[in-house]
Amino acid sequence: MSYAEIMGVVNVTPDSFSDGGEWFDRDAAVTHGLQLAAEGAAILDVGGESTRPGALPVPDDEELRRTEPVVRALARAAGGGGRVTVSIDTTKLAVAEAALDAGARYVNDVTAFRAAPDLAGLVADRNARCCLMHMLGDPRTMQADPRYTDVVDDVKAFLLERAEFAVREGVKEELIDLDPGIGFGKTLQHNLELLARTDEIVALGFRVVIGVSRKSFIDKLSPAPDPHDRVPGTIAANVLAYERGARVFRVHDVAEARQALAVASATLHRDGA
Ligand code: HH2
Repeated sequence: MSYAEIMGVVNVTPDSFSDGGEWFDRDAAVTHGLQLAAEGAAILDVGGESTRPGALPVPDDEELRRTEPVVRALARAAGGGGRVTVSIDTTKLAVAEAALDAGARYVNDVTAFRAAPDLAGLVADRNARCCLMHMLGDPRTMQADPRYTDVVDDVKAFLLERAEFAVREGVKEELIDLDPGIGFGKTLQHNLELLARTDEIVALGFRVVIGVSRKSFIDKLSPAPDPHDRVPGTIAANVLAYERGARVFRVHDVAEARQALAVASATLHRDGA
């Protein structure tokens, strides 16, 4: 398959929007992460704080307690030989530092180093890869009437500014991924515009991450109140984003996404078996 990486979601939270509580138990989270790796995830994204609209912040020590042992176990079991990269989905310096100490090699920050600017220097020191995501406001307020001049141009300008900041702090350009932040301070039309024009974000010259998995915009287009029923919509959006040049796909349902992207890639690049 031509280059497409699947980032499997490992939420160690009681309140994530689509799988809150399912993997809150430490052993269950590790088993789930290993299952996602077996299904073809190249990156396992471990998170201890929900970012769903209206989510309440989690204190540093509690987020660290949730994530660090899971990162350590996954890095040991799946990370050997560079097969799988373990990622920490956090906005906090202390949580990221503990995760990097425990074997994580990727920091996924939905605030793009705005919540903790020192995170950039830490990522640089550890030579880790990172994802810088666009979000308007914060999870408590982001869905309250979001407005843009042109959503794609505004998101591009933001991501470029954050990438330049990261480079100034010492992060190597090739270790920076950018993400338009589907659902983070966006209406349905904003999300669709960003997906339809993903190629314009790709043109910035960085790897582009897309996170559409089970999100509520799918329910708005074709009713599926239970997030588990949004896998077909997730796949449709991922395939279209892949065709427009996105290369990293953050999903809960790894096997399904992998199959869809293998077919999309083989068709577009004639590189099937
Ligand atoms: N979406 C979520 C969380 N982290 N990170 C990136 N880079 N891109 C995304 O689109 C993204 C993300 C939200 O999904 P989930 O982790 O399933 O839910 P919750 O935040 O409620 O835990």
